[in-house]
Amino acid sequence: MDPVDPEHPEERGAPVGRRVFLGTLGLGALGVVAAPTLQRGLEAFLGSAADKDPTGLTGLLPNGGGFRYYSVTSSVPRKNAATYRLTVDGLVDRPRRYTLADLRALPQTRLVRDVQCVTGWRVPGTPFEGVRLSALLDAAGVRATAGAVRFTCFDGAYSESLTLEQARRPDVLVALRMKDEDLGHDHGGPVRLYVAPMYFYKSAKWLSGITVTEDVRPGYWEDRGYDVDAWVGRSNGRDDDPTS
Ligand SMILES: Nc1nc2c(c(=O)[nH]1)N[C@H]1C(S)=C(S)[C@@H](COP(=O)(O)O)O[C@H]1N2
Ligand SMILES: [Mo]
Repeated sequence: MDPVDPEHPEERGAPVGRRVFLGTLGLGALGVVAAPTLQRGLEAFLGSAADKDPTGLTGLLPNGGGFRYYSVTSSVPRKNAATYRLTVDGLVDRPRRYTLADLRALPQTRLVRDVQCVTGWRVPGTPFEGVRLSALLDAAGVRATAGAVRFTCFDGAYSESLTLEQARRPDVLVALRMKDEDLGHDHGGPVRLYVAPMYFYKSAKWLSGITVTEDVRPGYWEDRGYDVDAWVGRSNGRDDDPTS
Protein backbone atom coordinates (compact mmCIF):
# COMPACT_ATOMS: atom_id res chain seq x y z
CA MET A 1 0.00 0.00 0.00
CA ASP A 2 1.20 3.51 -0.72
CA PRO A 3 2.20 5.47 2.38
CA VAL A 4 -0.38 8.14 1.61
CA ASP A 5 -0.97 10.99 4.01
CA PRO A 6 -4.70 10.73 4.71
CA GLU A 7 -4.85 14.50 4.88
CA HIS A 8 -3.79 14.66 1.23
CA PRO A 9 -5.81 11.98 -0.52
CA GLU A 10 -5.25 13.73 -3.84
CA GLU A 11 -1.74 12.20 -3.75
CA ARG A 12 -3.18 8.71 -3.92
CA GLY A 13 -2.04 6.70 -6.92
CA ALA A 14 0.72 9.10 -8.00
CA PRO A 15 3.95 7.27 -7.06
CA VAL A 16 5.86 8.60 -10.07
CA GLY A 17 4.96 12.15 -9.14
CA ARG A 18 6.30 11.54 -5.68
CA ARG A 19 9.68 10.31 -6.96
CA VAL A 20 9.97 13.33 -9.21
CA PHE A 21 9.05 15.55 -6.28
CA LEU A 22 11.71 14.03 -3.98
CA GLY A 23 14.33 14.53 -6.68
CA THR A 24 13.43 18.20 -6.84
CA LEU A 25 13.63 18.45 -3.08
CA GLY A 26 17.16 17.03 -3.08
CA LEU A 27 18.28 19.84 -5.38
CA GLY A 28 16.62 22.38 -3.10
CA ALA A 29 18.50 21.09 -0.06
CA LEU A 30 21.80 21.40 -1.95
CA GLY A 31 20.84 24.97 -2.70
CA VAL A 32 20.87 25.82 1.00
CA VAL A 33 24.46 24.70 1.34
CA ALA A 34 25.57 26.50 -1.79
CA ALA A 35 23.69 29.74 -1.25
CA PRO A 36 22.39 30.52 2.24
CA THR A 37 20.77 33.72 0.99
CA LEU A 38 18.27 31.54 -0.85
CA GLN A 39 16.99 30.20 2.49
CA ARG A 40 13.93 32.41 2.48
CA GLY A 41 12.87 31.27 -0.94
CA LEU A 42 13.57 27.69 0.01
CA GLU A 43 11.40 27.96 3.09
CA ALA A 44 8.58 29.28 0.96
CA PHE A 45 9.13 26.36 -1.39
CA LEU A 46 9.27 23.82 1.44
CA GLY A 47 6.20 25.34 3.03
CA SER A 48 4.20 24.51 -0.06
CA ALA A 49 6.15 21.32 -0.81
CA ALA A 50 5.31 19.95 2.65
CA ASP A 51 1.65 20.26 1.68
CA LYS A 52 2.26 17.74 -1.07
CA ASP A 53 4.72 15.42 0.64
CA PRO A 54 3.06 12.12 1.50
CA THR A 55 6.35 10.74 2.85
CA GLY A 56 6.70 13.28 5.65
CA LEU A 57 10.37 13.73 4.68
CA THR A 58 10.07 17.50 4.32
CA GLY A 59 9.48 17.55 8.08
CA LEU A 60 13.14 16.52 8.54
CA LEU A 61 14.42 19.53 6.59
CA PRO A 62 15.02 23.03 8.00
CA ASN A 63 11.70 24.48 6.90
CA GLY A 64 11.10 26.98 9.66
CA GLY A 65 9.54 25.34 12.68
CA GLY A 66 8.15 22.01 11.55
CA PHE A 67 4.59 23.11 10.87
CA ARG A 68 2.75 21.93 7.79
CA TYR A 69 0.17 24.17 6.25
CA TYR A 70 -3.06 22.30 5.84
CA SER A 71 -6.29 23.22 4.17
CA VAL A 72 -9.00 20.95 2.86
CA THR A 73 -10.03 23.64 0.36
CA SER A 74 -7.90 24.93 -2.50
CA SER A 75 -8.39 28.55 -1.45
CA VAL A 76 -9.60 30.38 1.62
CA PRO A 77 -10.88 33.96 1.69
CA ARG A 78 -8.81 36.39 3.73
CA LYS A 79 -10.38 38.10 6.73
CA ASN A 80 -9.03 41.03 8.68
CA ALA A 81 -10.03 43.21 11.61
CA ALA A 82 -12.62 44.98 9.44
CA THR A 83 -14.24 41.88 7.95
CA TYR A 84 -13.81 39.10 10.53
CA ARG A 85 -16.81 37.98 12.61
CA LEU A 86 -17.29 35.11 15.05
CA THR A 87 -20.83 34.04 15.87
CA VAL A 88 -21.85 32.12 18.98
CA ASP A 89 -25.31 30.62 18.69
CA GLY A 90 -27.39 27.46 19.10
CA LEU A 91 -28.61 26.37 22.54
CA VAL A 92 -27.71 29.63 24.27
CA ASP A 93 -29.70 32.41 25.93
CA ARG A 94 -27.61 35.24 24.47
CA PRO A 95 -26.36 34.61 20.90
CA ARG A 96 -23.46 36.94 20.07
CA ARG A 97 -21.35 38.17 17.23
CA TYR A 98 -17.76 39.18 17.97
CA THR A 99 -15.42 41.36 15.96
CA LEU A 100 -11.67 40.87 16.24
CA ALA A 101 -11.53 43.97 18.46
CA ASP A 102 -14.21 42.48 20.73
CA LEU A 103 -12.15 39.30 21.12
CA ARG A 104 -8.92 41.25 21.73
CA ALA A 105 -10.62 43.22 24.49
CA LEU A 106 -11.42 40.06 26.49
CA PRO A 107 -8.97 38.49 28.98
CA GLN A 108 -6.26 36.54 27.10
CA THR A 109 -4.72 33.23 28.15
CA ARG A 110 -1.27 32.13 26.91
CA LEU A 111 -0.37 28.43 26.80
CA VAL A 112 2.91 26.82 25.71
CA ARG A 113 2.50 23.17 24.70
CA ASP A 114 3.72 20.80 21.99
CA VAL A 115 1.60 20.56 18.84
CA GLN A 116 0.97 17.02 17.58
CA CYS A 117 -0.57 16.14 14.24
CA VAL A 118 -2.14 12.73 13.90
CA THR A 119 0.03 12.04 10.83
CA GLY A 120 3.11 12.11 13.06
CA TRP A 121 4.75 15.53 13.04
CA ARG A 122 5.20 17.33 16.33
CA VAL A 123 6.29 20.89 17.05
CA PRO A 124 7.69 21.44 20.55
CA GLY A 125 6.72 24.26 22.89
CA THR A 126 4.51 26.47 20.74
CA PRO A 127 2.85 29.47 22.40
CA PHE A 128 -0.83 30.03 21.62
CA GLU A 129 -2.79 32.94 23.05
CA GLY A 130 -6.44 33.87 23.03
CA VAL A 131 -9.77 33.84 24.79
CA ARG A 132 -10.81 30.77 26.73
CA LEU A 133 -13.69 29.06 24.91
CA SER A 134 -15.33 28.60 28.33
CA ALA A 135 -15.51 32.40 28.70
CA LEU A 136 -17.40 32.77 25.41
CA LEU A 137 -19.75 29.93 26.39
CA ASP A 138 -20.43 31.53 29.77
CA ALA A 139 -21.09 34.89 28.12
CA ALA A 140 -23.60 33.24 25.80
CA GLY A 141 -25.40 31.40 28.59
CA VAL A 142 -25.43 27.70 27.65
CA ARG A 143 -28.82 26.09 28.13
CA ALA A 144 -29.34 23.02 30.32
CA THR A 145 -30.22 20.78 27.37
CA ALA A 146 -26.85 21.40 25.65
CA GLY A 147 -24.18 18.71 25.50
CA ALA A 148 -21.72 19.68 22.78
CA VAL A 149 -20.21 22.47 20.70
CA ARG A 150 -19.81 22.56 16.94
CA PHE A 151 -17.22 24.72 15.16
CA THR A 152 -17.46 25.98 11.60
CA CYS A 153 -14.94 27.80 9.44
CA PHE A 154 -14.95 30.53 6.80
CA ASP A 155 -13.18 28.21 4.37
CA GLY A 156 -16.70 26.91 3.88
CA ALA A 157 -15.80 23.24 4.41
CA TYR A 158 -14.05 22.37 7.67
CA SER A 159 -15.87 21.62 10.90
CA GLU A 160 -15.08 20.23 14.31
CA SER A 161 -16.82 19.53 17.59
CA LEU A 162 -16.20 18.93 21.27
CA THR A 163 -18.35 17.75 24.14
CA LEU A 164 -19.35 20.62 26.42
CA GLU A 165 -17.10 19.18 29.13
CA GLN A 166 -14.11 19.17 26.75
CA ALA A 167 -14.98 22.65 25.48
CA ARG A 168 -14.95 24.05 29.01
CA ARG A 169 -11.38 22.91 29.74
CA PRO A 170 -9.02 25.79 30.55
CA ASP A 171 -6.59 24.61 27.84
CA VAL A 172 -9.07 25.14 25.01
CA LEU A 173 -8.74 28.58 23.41
CA VAL A 174 -10.22 30.70 20.70
CA ALA A 175 -6.72 31.66 19.61
CA LEU A 176 -5.72 35.05 18.20
CA ARG A 177 -1.95 34.62 18.42
CA MET A 178 0.64 31.90 17.80
CA LYS A 179 4.36 32.09 18.61
CA ASP A 180 3.67 35.53 20.11
CA GLU A 181 2.46 36.99 16.82
CA ASP A 182 -0.99 37.61 15.44
CA LEU A 183 -2.19 34.42 13.79
CA GLY A 184 -1.38 34.63 10.07
CA HIS A 185 -3.68 33.48 7.31
CA ASP A 186 -1.83 30.21 6.64
CA HIS A 187 -2.17 29.09 10.24
CA GLY A 188 -5.90 29.86 10.33
CA GLY A 189 -5.89 33.57 11.15
CA PRO A 190 -7.19 35.84 12.24
CA VAL A 191 -8.83 33.35 14.64
CA ARG A 192 -8.55 29.58 15.05
CA LEU A 193 -9.55 27.09 17.69
CA TYR A 194 -6.73 25.67 19.82
CA VAL A 195 -7.44 22.42 21.64
CA ALA A 196 -4.16 21.79 23.48
CA PRO A 197 -4.71 18.20 24.68
CA MET A 198 -5.96 16.84 21.36
CA TYR A 199 -4.51 16.05 17.94
CA PHE A 200 -4.14 19.22 15.90
CA TYR A 201 -7.05 18.42 13.56
CA LYS A 202 -9.30 19.49 16.44
CA SER A 203 -7.84 23.00 16.22
CA ALA A 204 -10.08 24.32 13.45
CA LYS A 205 -8.48 27.10 11.41
CA TRP A 206 -10.35 30.19 10.11
CA LEU A 207 -12.95 29.83 12.88
CA SER A 208 -16.22 31.63 12.14
CA GLY A 209 -18.94 29.82 14.07
CA ILE A 210 -19.44 28.30 17.52
CA THR A 211 -22.80 26.56 17.80
CA VAL A 212 -23.95 24.94 21.02
CA THR A 213 -25.77 21.69 20.24
CA GLU A 214 -27.40 18.78 22.02
CA ASP A 215 -24.95 16.10 20.83
CA VAL A 216 -21.51 15.86 19.26
CA ARG A 217 -21.64 16.01 15.50
CA PRO A 218 -18.48 14.48 13.96
CA GLY A 219 -16.25 16.97 12.13
CA TYR A 220 -14.68 16.96 8.66
CA TRP A 221 -11.88 14.47 9.40
CA GLU A 222 -14.00 12.45 11.79
CA ASP A 223 -16.43 11.77 8.97
CA ARG A 224 -13.36 10.38 7.19
CA GLY A 225 -12.18 8.07 9.96
CA TYR A 226 -10.39 10.09 12.66
CA ASP A 227 -11.45 9.64 16.29
CA VAL A 228 -13.99 12.11 17.69
CA ASP A 229 -12.32 12.05 21.10
CA ALA A 230 -8.86 13.00 19.88
CA TRP A 231 -6.68 12.95 23.04
CA VAL A 232 -3.02 12.95 22.08
CA GLY A 233 -1.57 9.52 22.87
CA ARG A 234 -4.92 7.95 23.69
CA SER A 235 -6.74 7.87 20.34
CA ASN A 236 -6.35 7.13 16.66
CA GLY A 237 -4.28 4.05 17.56
CA ARG A 238 -1.27 6.23 18.44
CA ASP A 239 0.91 6.38 21.56
CA ASP A 240 2.43 9.89 21.36
CA ASP A 241 3.37 11.67 24.58
CA PRO A 242 0.44 13.80 25.81
CA THR A 243 0.55 17.51 24.93
CA SER A 244 -1.42 18.86 27.88
N1 LIG B 1 -10.23 24.97 8.54
C1 LIG B 1 -9.30 24.00 8.66
N2 LIG B 1 -8.79 23.75 9.88
C2 LIG B 1 -7.87 22.77 10.04
C3 LIG B 1 -7.44 21.98 8.96
C4 LIG B 1 -7.98 22.28 7.68
O1 LIG B 1 -7.64 21.64 6.66
N3 LIG B 1 -8.90 23.30 7.57
N4 LIG B 1 -6.52 20.98 9.15
C5 LIG B 1 -6.35 20.47 10.51
C6 LIG B 1 -5.17 19.64 10.66
S1 LIG B 1 -5.30 18.03 10.18
C7 LIG B 1 -4.04 20.12 11.21
S2 LIG B 1 -2.71 19.10 11.52
C8 LIG B 1 -3.90 21.54 11.56
C9 LIG B 1 -2.75 22.16 10.77
O2 LIG B 1 -2.56 23.49 11.19
P1 LIG B 1 -1.48 24.39 10.46
O3 LIG B 1 -1.85 24.45 9.02
O4 LIG B 1 -1.54 25.71 11.16
O5 LIG B 1 -0.14 23.70 10.66
O6 LIG B 1 -5.07 22.30 11.31
C10 LIG B 1 -6.29 21.62 11.51
N5 LIG B 1 -7.36 22.56 11.29
MO1 LIG C 1 -3.40 17.00 11.16
